[in-house]
Amino acid sequence: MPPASKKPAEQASSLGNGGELHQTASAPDARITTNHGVPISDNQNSLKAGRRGPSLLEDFVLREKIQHFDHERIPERIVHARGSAAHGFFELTESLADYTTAKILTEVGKKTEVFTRFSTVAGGAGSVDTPRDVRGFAVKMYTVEGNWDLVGNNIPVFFIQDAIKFPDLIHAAKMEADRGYPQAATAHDTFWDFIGLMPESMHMVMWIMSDRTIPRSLRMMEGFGVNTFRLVDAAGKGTLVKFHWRPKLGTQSTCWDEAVKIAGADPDYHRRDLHDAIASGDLPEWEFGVQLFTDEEAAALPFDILDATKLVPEEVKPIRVVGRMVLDRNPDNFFAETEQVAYLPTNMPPGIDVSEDPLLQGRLFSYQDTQLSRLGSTNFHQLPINRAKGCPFQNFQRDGHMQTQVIPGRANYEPNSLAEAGEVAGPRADPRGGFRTASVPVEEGKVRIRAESFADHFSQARLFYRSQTAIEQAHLASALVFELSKVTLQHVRDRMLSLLRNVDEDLASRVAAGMNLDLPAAAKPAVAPQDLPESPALRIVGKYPETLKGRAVGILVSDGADGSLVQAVRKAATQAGATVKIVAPKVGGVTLKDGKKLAADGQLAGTPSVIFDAVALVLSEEGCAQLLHESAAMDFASFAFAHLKAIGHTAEAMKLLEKAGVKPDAGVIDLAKGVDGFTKAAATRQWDREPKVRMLA
Ligand code: HDD
Repeated sequence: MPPASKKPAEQASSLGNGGELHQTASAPDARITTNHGVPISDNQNSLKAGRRGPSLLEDFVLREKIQHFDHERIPERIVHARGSAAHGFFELTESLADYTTAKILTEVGKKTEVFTRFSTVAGGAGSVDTPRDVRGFAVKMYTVEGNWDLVGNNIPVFFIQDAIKFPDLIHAAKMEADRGYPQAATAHDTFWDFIGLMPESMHMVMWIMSDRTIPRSLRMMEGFGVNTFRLVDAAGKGTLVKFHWRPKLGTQSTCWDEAVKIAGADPDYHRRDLHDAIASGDLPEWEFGVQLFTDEEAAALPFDILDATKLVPEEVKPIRVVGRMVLDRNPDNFFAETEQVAYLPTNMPPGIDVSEDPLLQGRLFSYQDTQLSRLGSTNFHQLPINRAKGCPFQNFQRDGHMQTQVIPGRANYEPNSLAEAGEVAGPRADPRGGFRTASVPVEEGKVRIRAESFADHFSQARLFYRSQTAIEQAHLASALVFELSKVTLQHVRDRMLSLLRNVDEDLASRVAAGMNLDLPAAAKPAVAPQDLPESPALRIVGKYPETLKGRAVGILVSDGADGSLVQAVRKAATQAGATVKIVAPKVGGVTLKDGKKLAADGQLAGTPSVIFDAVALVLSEEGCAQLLHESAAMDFASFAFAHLKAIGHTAEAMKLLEKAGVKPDAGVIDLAKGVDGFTKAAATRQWDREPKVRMLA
């Protein structure tokens, strides 16, 4: 059973406001009312002219209910429409007082409330969780000096260097304008047409074609501030900074074929995973780290730190871990919190500032602006989820749609001298503690150009590709083959191949061979690519901990199965940190060998192996014989094998495995030899098996 959400009363209310507006539906005498508090006597029947007559306009109960329903939807986010979020806290473990005055980065041990939303980028709000896509990683920290929104992604670089290209990028990536498809996919003409004409995107292309864009869980993703920011000290001196979130469970991904099948099996796979983990007390956690640079250090890098298509390898500038984030509470209401939360890169407490990165500069306008059409009012900051909670917010801005504050007094302008007459005079600017912009010299007059220091589009793409393990390189090349095979315009495919030759000749050849196409001549780069030192830190494979923590194990059982073996597998996997589910041909469960009933958590057809990290087949001979005629059972075994999962089995289950094409290897484990071998193998993917189950580019 999935863990239920805690009832509001059981959750520590971290909103601390708006509580008076909550409906008290759980009170025993709770009475349904109209929106204006008038008690309703009958919520089932409309008011009619006679027993069988038409409804009356007079029926304000009916009209109010339907009218409110008609207006329930608001425009979804133009990008990042599909998201899942949770409450939690940020805790500083090491002070950055040498660099910043921001209290959230200087008060060690203090916990600050956060609301974190993860998202896909291209799909609509009702799309699936597992397309190949960048994931948004947006954290709102309710600090005592105002909200700090770190609106990042799970990839440290971006497609474009200048915000003026963002509408083009998103138009090209989203469903095509005339036909309205594909949904939540970049594997189509217009995306690759744009990308091929935008060589600056080549580094990002390496990342999106890597396994980073098919994450196993939102709990297993890194987060990056992407743009360069500044920390500002008391003297107004700025230090360049890049922000990082690192998941405690390591960065882990699915296989592409698995991600595609999960989309059908459980479109809400990531949302459910996040919700269930938090509800069951298995709290997701990330380390918070910074890379700090003086202006001189930044100037010595072989690229421009203001260029969002570049990263600074950890090997060049190590990440200093200074804090952590734990997500510990699911939202009470999806719309009020996850949908209405508005992240603004302009939300920064004093001591944190922006850089001149031209992508970030455009973002500083866009987010505030987009909320006006999405949330419909300049007062969206008053919604409980958006309100500054760590401190008051007060100024002389007044009125507007949906104003909820009742501010007494005449002081709606400043300066004023009303205090001299004993009246409330309102707040005043704080020159010492208020937000201050780092002093940065401006070099020249107005120009509409791209700096020469942004011209190298290939060196870091090459760095990324060459830093991957052989398995990851094969996945990346195969992803390119998949995407470009969905492109229908030959010149678009050719242009991509010609660009890939500048990244890496081997990669370009593999992709061309994967499509059975000839390699065109290499594109002429604006700046010749350099061979930068590899960065093993950019890998996933071999980096994440081999553990069952945070993973899911499915045990397929049949009538007549050995109950003690089921219990042994369940106990061992649970003790090792996994969530275990019993899957049976029928939802009512099975009758075990000893005559006892075993309840199922899921029915086989609706609980396929794609939603687990490892599976065990504890079948009796008879049970196995029956399942030989069940395609869902065949898929359960063959997909687990194809998706490189550990498979534990009884001797009686062998016939099913054989029929499903499972070839025994180190990850296929006879449970009669003890369950430890299974739990050990289940702690990782069976990468060695991959060349035997699919042709990679
Ligand atoms: Fe953006 C939403 C992350 C570039 C304009 N963006 C949005 C969200 C995330 C990001 C995580 C969803 C926030 C949420 O959960 O509500 N965006 C990024 C990153 C970028 C980036 C990491 C590159 C460094 N974005 C970017 C540019 C522009 C925008 C260059 C426009 C010039 N982004 C928006 C937006 C959105 C948004 C249109 C849509 C919904 C919203 O803001 O609140 O304003």
